[in-house]
Amino acid sequence: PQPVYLSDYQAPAYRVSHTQLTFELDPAATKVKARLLVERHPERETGLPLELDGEHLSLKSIALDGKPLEAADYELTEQGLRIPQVPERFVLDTEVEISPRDNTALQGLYQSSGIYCTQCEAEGFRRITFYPDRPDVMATFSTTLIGTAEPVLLSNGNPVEKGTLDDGRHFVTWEDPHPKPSYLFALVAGDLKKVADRFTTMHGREVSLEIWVEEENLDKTDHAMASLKRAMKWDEETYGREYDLDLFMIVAVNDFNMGAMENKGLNIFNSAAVLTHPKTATDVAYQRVEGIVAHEYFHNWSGNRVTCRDWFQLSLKEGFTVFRDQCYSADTNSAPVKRIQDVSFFRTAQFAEDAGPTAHPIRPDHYIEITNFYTLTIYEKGSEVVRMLRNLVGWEAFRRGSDLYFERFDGQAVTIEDFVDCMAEASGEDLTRFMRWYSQAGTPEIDAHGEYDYVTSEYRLTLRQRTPTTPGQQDKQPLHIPVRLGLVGTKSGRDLNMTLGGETLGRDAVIHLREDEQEFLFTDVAESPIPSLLRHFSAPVKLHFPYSREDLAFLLQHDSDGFNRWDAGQRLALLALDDLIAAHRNGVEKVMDSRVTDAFRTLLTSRIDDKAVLAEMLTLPSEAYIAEQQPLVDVDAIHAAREFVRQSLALALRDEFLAVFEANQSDAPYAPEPEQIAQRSLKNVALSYLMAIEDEKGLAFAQAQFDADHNMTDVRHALTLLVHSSRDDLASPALKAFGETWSHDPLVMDQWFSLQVTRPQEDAVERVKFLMQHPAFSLKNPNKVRALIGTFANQNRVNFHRLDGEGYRLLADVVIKLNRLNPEIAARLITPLTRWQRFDEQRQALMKAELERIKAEPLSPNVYEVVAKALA
Ligand code: B3K
Ligand code: ZN
Repeated sequence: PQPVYLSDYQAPAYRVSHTQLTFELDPAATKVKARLLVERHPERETGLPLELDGEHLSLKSIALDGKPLEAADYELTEQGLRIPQVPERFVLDTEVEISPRDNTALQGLYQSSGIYCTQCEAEGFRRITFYPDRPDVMATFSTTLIGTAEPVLLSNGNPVEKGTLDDGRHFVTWEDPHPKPSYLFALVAGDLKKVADRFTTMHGREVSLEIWVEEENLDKTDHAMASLKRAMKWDEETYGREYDLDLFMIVAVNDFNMGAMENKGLNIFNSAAVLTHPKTATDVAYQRVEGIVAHEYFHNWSGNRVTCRDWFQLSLKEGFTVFRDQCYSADTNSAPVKRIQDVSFFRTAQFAEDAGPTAHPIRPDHYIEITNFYTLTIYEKGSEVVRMLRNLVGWEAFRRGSDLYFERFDGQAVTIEDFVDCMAEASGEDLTRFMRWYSQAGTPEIDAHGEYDYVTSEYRLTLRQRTPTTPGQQDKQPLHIPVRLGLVGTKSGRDLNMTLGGETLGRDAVIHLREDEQEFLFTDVAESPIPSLLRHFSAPVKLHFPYSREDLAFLLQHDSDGFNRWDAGQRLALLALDDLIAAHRNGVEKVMDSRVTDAFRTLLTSRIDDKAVLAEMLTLPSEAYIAEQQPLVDVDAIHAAREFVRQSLALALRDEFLAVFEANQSDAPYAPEPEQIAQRSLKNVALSYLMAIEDEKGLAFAQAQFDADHNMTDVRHALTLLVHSSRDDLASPALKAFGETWSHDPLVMDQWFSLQVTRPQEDAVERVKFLMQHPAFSLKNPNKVRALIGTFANQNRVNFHRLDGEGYRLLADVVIKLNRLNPEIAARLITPLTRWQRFDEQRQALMKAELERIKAEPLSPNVYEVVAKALA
């Protein structure tokens, strides 16, 4: 397969102004008729051939301006259709046949539990009909769906006509007045039921809201609907964005490659990202649903009204929309916790991506398969870069820039420059150097050190930046990095006033690192400070500062920035873990660092108002994050060290954990409200510690919490702790009961699979294989693959990296099977194998051997691209 290059971009030769589609639905032979109103692009020369994308289509007829074309008038290839000679303006009619039933890739038109649905982003529309399937071709759509046994027929826009045909089949015609690229097309047909509600927009327009689900899920839509209404209101209040159709629909389907899709007026969701019920969904799931509902809704402006010129600009809509949904969730829940969770995930997973063989800039300059680029870099790093922009220009200028962007480019397909230019124009800021964030891959590292001069009361802070090389990018340029900081007085424990170059900055400020190295001389610093750097994670970088453990314990107590207080705790724990990892490797007895124990005791006994933040502070860095900090990953040592710290803390602070657990029990009816969620998470963290030492009371509490069956957050947590303990006598019956109770509910069964395959016990690989035979498991369902295989490979590190290579072999076997069924999911699943450089030689050899084994297969472009990079 050949790569596509950003530098090769050309405007399309022809545009489509209107697209009229008719679907005669049939599982094995759906007929798709397309009538396209085509005209030459004004910026392109005359006489160019018309090139349409099309894959897996069987062409039945084709006519130009009503005249059927002869075989000699056009060329058909695997990739599409080419008509060498066309007029300046014309009408093209085609008819093709496709088979939704056999579509296991879940791109284009497919069936999920008998329901017809579509996924067209990025290039799925070409599996539906011949079309210029690129985002810079925007047309109005009119779509007629003809069905036999499907009571519900949905598409984008508004329904304008329905009726019955002579042969008894029925139809609905939908019209979408907003010009859109083909990737935003959607249709849904089948036996679905709806929950309806209304929203009145800021200008008093009434919008019908509908969530369509299978009948048995009608009781699981409240939270998604409430979230949708909150998101609509938030986007009006925060960005001045109003919804633009009379109808907004969400449909839940069981088989979906991603979380959801923002099709115009008809969002299609993975059921896991919509359905909630206190008995079936955890707090985390509730929050995820809220975030994704908001994200897809926000795309109506950041993505749909203003879209991407080409797929290299993907972060234009994704980075901005993730930023918008993160802010929305921060505003509706606990803001500090949201930031801690986002950053914690980002530093674990995106940093790893940046450090691996698939590292790429937020705007890549080439790709083989765009589907492989729906990544943490495009999404999450893209969001961090938008956040930096917001912080650089300030909220008000950012909002003016956003207004300008939406107004100037409404109805257009644009580039990242267009967005940043609006921000520059609205703020007067020079963002030229800032643009490097979009083209340079890799995580910048800042080496910082500081010196206080008691005689002159000066504090000299030196910052040096470097970005490690990444595949295909050897030379790295310095970036514009905003560093938010405070100087915390060692005597007072307070943020000191900062004066820099004669200018008073206040107690919390942002300094700008633009060069490879810069020195910042703060004057009139009243006392010796400890710097609190990169507050709120002001830039997506790694910060190195030679903090002593005493410094960190001090910041953990005194930093006025809640985020950095949490981070100081993480750094302190990491230093202790480093020693223990070394001790484990050297076969030396492990000794717990009392400074960590003391810090935890203080946390547990002092009154911290925000229980959710406290729960985060009491949570040790994950094995994956610890691994990120190590030059060479020793999975066993990391696991042993982390377990040792957990157990030491539990032994030393048993009574404190017990007290926290007991104080935070509650039998109030479940609500996904921030206070309740905070209380549950704190209680459950405490229970985890008690279970780390299998404390008698802890065991009893876990069992009782499981039996009480109050809500899924508590039940799942208790069950996980039991299943991960050595007490099979308690775990087995609980697991069995849970599996039987919920065998009918696929989303709960996903959880049942996940919590078993994260078991640290040695038989995990065997258990994965065993569960793959379970009737509830299917390789064709992405949620199941993620729950069982993905969770095992990413979260059960000791067992995935087993020295006999069984974990790797299992993953490779699944990838090989999925390569044929669903290349998008297969390519994603390989990720942990691509990180082989980080491990010891023996594991490297085993991992590479599996990658070679995959590479020897006839591969989809998706899997080929990832494997080729991993072995390059
Ligand atoms: N835009 C979709 C992504 C779908 C891509 C599938 N290959 C989801 C989202 O970001 O909202
Ligand atoms: Zn998105």
